[in-house]
Amino acid sequence: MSHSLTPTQKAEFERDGYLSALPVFGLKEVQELRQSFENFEQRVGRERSLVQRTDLHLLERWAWQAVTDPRIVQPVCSLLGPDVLLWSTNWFIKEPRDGKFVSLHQDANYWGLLPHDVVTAWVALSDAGPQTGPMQFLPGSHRGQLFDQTNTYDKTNLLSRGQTIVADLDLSHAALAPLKAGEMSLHHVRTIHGSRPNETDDRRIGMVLRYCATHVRQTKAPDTAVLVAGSDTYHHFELLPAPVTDDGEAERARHADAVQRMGKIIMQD
Ligand SMILES: O=C(O)CCC(=O)C(=O)O
Repeated sequence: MSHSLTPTQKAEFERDGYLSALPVFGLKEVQELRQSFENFEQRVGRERSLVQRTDLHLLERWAWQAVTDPRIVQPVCSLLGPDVLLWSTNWFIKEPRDGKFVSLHQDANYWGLLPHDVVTAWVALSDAGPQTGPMQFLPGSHRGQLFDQTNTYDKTNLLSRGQTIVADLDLSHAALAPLKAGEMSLHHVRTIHGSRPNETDDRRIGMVLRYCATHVRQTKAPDTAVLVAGSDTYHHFELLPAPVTDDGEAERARHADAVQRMGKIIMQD
């Protein structure tokens, strides 16, 4: 069965810089995924999980399966072409009423990836309805300029440095992208986006997957990725294999190295 986007969906993404909401996982599947993730959090402890959950696909087989699932990868290939890498896995989690938010920013400003053939799949592992602080996009902003960003280091901002666009943006057309558990949105690396706090009694759990075409380069430092579709004739990234054993020794070493490199790349201006 094909999960490719239709021409209308592709045109919408090209016009708006995002697409929402696309069904991916059934209810039982998404409950199992959430359980697997929360088992991981319990096993390593909440504090350590904040670091270790980055690139979890290198450590746990269920996470690898999720990031290579054709229901996510095929729609991404519709936008990026047949040869696609997974650059990283992140988790954007807002605990019930914890006040955490994400300031308006553009990922292209600090990821070091060029050209900007990079798409994020934001997969909801819990309901991400309007009261949970779902993603908010500025439609069409991916076709405009890259704005200057300041680092606020605000503790309630979920971004690593509190990256925030300094300009006075016209938000009159900003669009919320609420999702049900098991759905995803896709957004372009230049699209302006952010999100407000979670005002509900459940966690808002986003499994956030960054994909790029194989011709994309990392301009900041040598970097790693995973080939999820087609072939890689460019060799711009060190390609990493699937975990064979959950939390195995080799897996832990590869994961630790990838997370350390990612941390440096993200924190570097
Ligand atoms: O989950 C959020 O609210 C923000 C996520 C985000 O900034 C991103 O996926 O690039």
